[in-house]
Amino acid sequence: MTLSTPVPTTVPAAVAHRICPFCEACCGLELDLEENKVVRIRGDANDVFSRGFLCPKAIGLKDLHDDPDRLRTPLIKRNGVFEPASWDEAYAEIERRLPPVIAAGGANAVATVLGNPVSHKMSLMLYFPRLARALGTRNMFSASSVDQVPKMLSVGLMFGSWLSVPVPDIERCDFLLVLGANPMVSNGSLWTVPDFRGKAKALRARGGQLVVVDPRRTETADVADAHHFIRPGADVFFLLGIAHALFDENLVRLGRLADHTVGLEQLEAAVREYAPELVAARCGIDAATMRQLARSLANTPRAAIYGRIGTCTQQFGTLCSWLIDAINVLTGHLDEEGGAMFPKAAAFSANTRGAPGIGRGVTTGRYRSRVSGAAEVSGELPVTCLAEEIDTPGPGQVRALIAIAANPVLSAPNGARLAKALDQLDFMVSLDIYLNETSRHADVILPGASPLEDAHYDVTFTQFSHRNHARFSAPVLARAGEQPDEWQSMMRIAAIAKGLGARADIAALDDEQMQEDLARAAGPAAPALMAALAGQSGAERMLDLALRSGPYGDQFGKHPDGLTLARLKAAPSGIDLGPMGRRIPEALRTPSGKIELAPQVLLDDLARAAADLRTPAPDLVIVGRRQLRSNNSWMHNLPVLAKGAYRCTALVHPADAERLGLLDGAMAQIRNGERAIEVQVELSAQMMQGVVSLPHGWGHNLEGTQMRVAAERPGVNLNALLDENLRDPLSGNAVLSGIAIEMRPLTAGA
Ligand SMILES: Nc1nc2c(c(=O)[nH]1)N[C@H]1C(S)=C(S)[C@@H](COP(=O)(O)OP(=O)(O)OC[C@H]3O[C@@H](n4cnc5c(=O)[nH]c(N)nc54)[C@H](O)[C@@H]3O)O[C@H]1N2
Ligand SMILES: Nc1nc2c(c(=O)[nH]1)N[C@H]1C(S)=C(S)[C@@H](COP(=O)(O)OP(=O)(O)OC[C@H]3O[C@@H](n4cnc5c(=O)[nH]c(N)nc54)[C@H](O)[C@@H]3O)O[C@H]1N2
Ligand code: SF4
Ligand SMILES: [Mo]
Repeated sequence: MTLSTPVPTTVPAAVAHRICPFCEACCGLELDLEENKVVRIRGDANDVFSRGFLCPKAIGLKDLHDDPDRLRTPLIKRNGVFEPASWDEAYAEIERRLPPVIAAGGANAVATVLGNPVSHKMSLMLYFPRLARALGTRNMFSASSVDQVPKMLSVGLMFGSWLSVPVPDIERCDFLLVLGANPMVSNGSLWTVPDFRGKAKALRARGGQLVVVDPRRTETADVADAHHFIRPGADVFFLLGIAHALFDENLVRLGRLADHTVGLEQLEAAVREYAPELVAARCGIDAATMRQLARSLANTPRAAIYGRIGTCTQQFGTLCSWLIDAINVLTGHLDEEGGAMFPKAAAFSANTRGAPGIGRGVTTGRYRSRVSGAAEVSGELPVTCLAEEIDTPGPGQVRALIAIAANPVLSAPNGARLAKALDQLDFMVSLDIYLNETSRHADVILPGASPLEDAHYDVTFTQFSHRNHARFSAPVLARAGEQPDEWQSMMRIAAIAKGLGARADIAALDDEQMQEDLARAAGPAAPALMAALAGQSGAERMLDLALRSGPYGDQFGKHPDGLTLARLKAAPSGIDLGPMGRRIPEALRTPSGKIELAPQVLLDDLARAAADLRTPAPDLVIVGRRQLRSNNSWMHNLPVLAKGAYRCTALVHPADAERLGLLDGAMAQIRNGERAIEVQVELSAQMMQGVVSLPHGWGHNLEGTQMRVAAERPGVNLNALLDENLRDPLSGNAVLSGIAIEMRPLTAGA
C-alpha cells in the first residue's frame, strides 16, 4: 500500500510555460521539451507581465531538475547516517517520533521554521497554515525576520494589513529614489518588477531621473543619474532629514490623501529636530544634497522613494520602512500614478477581503518568546531566537523542529550555535530538496518536487507586482516515482500531529478543512461553493476559490466574465489586469479608516535613534551584497551558475586597504568581537570608505552535506560573524548591516 496520493501524469508538450521560482521578479519562461526533458529555456515573449525578460538564473531550472544531489526520495537518519526510505517509511518514522514530543512538552515543544522558497511554491504557501493550525505552536519562525518584517510592521501600522506594501509605479514614474536596494542584481524585492534595467532605461529616456543611495556604488547606481554614498545604518537620519526639509521648505502636499490621513502634526513635530544640517555628517551625505533630493521628490509630479533590504536589516529597520512611505505621503505620491501605489492582487490579498476601507489593523506582542521575551509579529517570533529556544532548558523548551525550505544554519546570524542546538533536539524533520547545512541535522528529510514538476501561482508576489496580472503554471514535466505534492507532505504531518496517524485519509481531511474554512468565510453559501469547486483538490482548489471570490473573480457565476482557475489555465502566458490604480481609502484596513502617518510605537522608537545620533559611528563596518548568479544559500550547487570567477570576496575601498595593510586577492581576517572569518580581499572603488561588503549564503564547508558542486568552492559565511542577539526591537528583525568590524591581513596578495 502506498500512502502518497497519486499525482496526475502530464503529457509532455513541445512547449511549456513556467513562472520562474528563483526570485521575486517571477518571470514567465517558455521551455522546449523533448520526451519529458527540458532542452531549452527562454523568456516567454508573450508573457503579459514579464514580456520575455529573463536573467541567467532561469537556465538553472534545468540544472536544478537534473542535479544528482537534489533529493528524490525521503531520507531517514539511522545511527547518524542518512538512508534512502520510501514515503511510507518516512511518514511512519515521523509518527513514531513526533507525537511523543508533543505529549511530553505540549504544542510549543514543536517549532517550525520557514525559508524563502516557501513564497515561491504555492503548495507550501497555501498549506503551511493548515499544518500550523494542527500543531498549535507559538514557536513559529521564518526567514522574514532576517528580511522584511520591519516593512510588514510599518505598513501594518500605517495601512492596516501586513502585506499592504506600496510599490513604485515605475512605468509612469519620473523620479525614483532607490535606497538600500540593488534591483539590477536582486531583480527587485517587495516589488515584483521584471526587467528593472529596461524600465529604468525607459524612465530616463522620457527625461526622468533615477537616484541611488547606497554604501556601495552598485550595479543599479551604474544605470542611475546619480549615486550618493550613505553610512550604513544612517538611513533613519537621512529620511528624517528629508522629511524635515519637506516641512521646513513648505513642500508638504498631501493632496487627495489629506482627507484620508491622520497624524500629520505629530509627524511634523517628530522630524522637527532632524534638520539635514544636523544629520549630514552622520549620513555621509551633505545637507544641500538632502534638501535637493527632498525638492526633487516633492516637485516632480510623478515620483517615489523605494527602500529595501539595506533599510530593513538594520537596527532602525521599522523606522526606515515607515519614513519611506511617510515621505511618499508627504510629497503627494502615495496612491498616485507614477508614485508608490498598492497592487490589487487577484487572490489571497488581505487588503481586498472584508469590508473596504476599515479593519482591525495589526497588533504585535500577543505573546513573547520564552527566553528573550521578543514580541510576536504577524504570528511569528524572530528566527534569531530559535537557537536559544532550543538550547535553553526549562518549561516550554523547543524539543522538535519542522524546517520547511529553510537553511537558517547559513542564512541567520550565528549558525554555529543553531547547528549545535539542532543536534540537541529530540526530533527534526526537514522538507527540503537538498541535504544541506540545515537539513543534515534532521532525522527525516522529505524532498519537495522539482519546480518543473509542480503547479504554481504567485500567492505572494502578485501582491507586490508593479502591474496587476494573474498567471498559473501547470507542471511542466511528469513526476517520477511516488513524489507527492508538498501540500500533501504537510497535510500528512498535520494528520500525525492531530493524532490521526500517518495513514489518515488526507484527501478527506483536506475536504473537511475546506468545508470548515468555507463555513467561516461564506456562512450559508458554503455548501454551494463547495459543490462549485467539486472535482478539484489541494492547492489548486484553494486557488480556484480565491480567484473566483477575489476582486476580479467570477463570483461563482455572478460575473460570468470574471476570473476562474480554468480561465487562467487556458492562458499560459497569463492574464493582464491592468496598471495599478488608486486604492485609498478602499485598501485601508486600519481601525481609524485612515492612513496612520504617526503611529505611537514608531514615534516612541525615535528616542533610540536620537541616542544613536549622539554616538560616534564606527571606523569600519560590514554590509551584505547579492550577486546575479546566486540566490541566498541554495543555488551554489548548479554548475551553470557556479562557474566563473570566485565571488565570495570582501570588497574593500583602496584607501581602507592601504590603511589596514590589505592587498587585492590576499586573505584577511574579519573580526567582530569573539567571532572571526577569513576572506579573500577585493579592492574596489565602488565601496564607501569605511565600509566592507561581503555576500551572504556561503560557507558550504560544513560536514555531512551533499552539495558537491557547492563544496568545491564553499566561500565564507558572513553570518558567522554576526550576533544573533542584535535585533530591531520593534520588529524583531535581525541586524545584518552596518556591523562594526576589524580587519587585518593574513597572507600576501595573489
Ligand atoms: N547576512 C545576511 N544574511 C541574510 C541576508 C542578507 O542580506 N545578509 N538575507 C536574508 C534573506 S532576505 C533571506 S530571504 C534569507 C533566506 O533564508 P532561508 O530561506 O533560510 O535560506 P535559503 O538560502 O533561501 O534556503 C532555502 C532552503 O530551501 C530549500 N529549497 C529550495 N527549493 C525548495 C523547494 O521547492 N521545496 C523545499 N521544501 N525546499 C526547497 C533549499 O534547499 C534551502 O535549504 O536569508 C537571509 N540572510
Ligand atoms: N541574484 C539574487 N537575487 C536575489 C537574491 C539573491 O540572493 N541573489 N535574494 C532575493 C531575496 S531573498 C531578497 S530579500 C531580495 C533583496 O533585494 P535587495 O534589497 O535589492 O537586495 P540587495 O541586492 O542585497 O541590496 C541591498 C543593498 O543595500 C545596501 N546596503 C547595505 N546596508 C545598507 C544600509 O545601511 N543603508 C543603505 N541605504 N543601504 C545599505 C547594499 O550595499 C545593497 O546594495 O533579493 C532577492 N533576489
Ligand atoms: S529575474 Fe528572477 S524570476 Fe526572472 S529569470 Fe531571473 S531569477 Fe528568474
Ligand atoms: Mo529575502
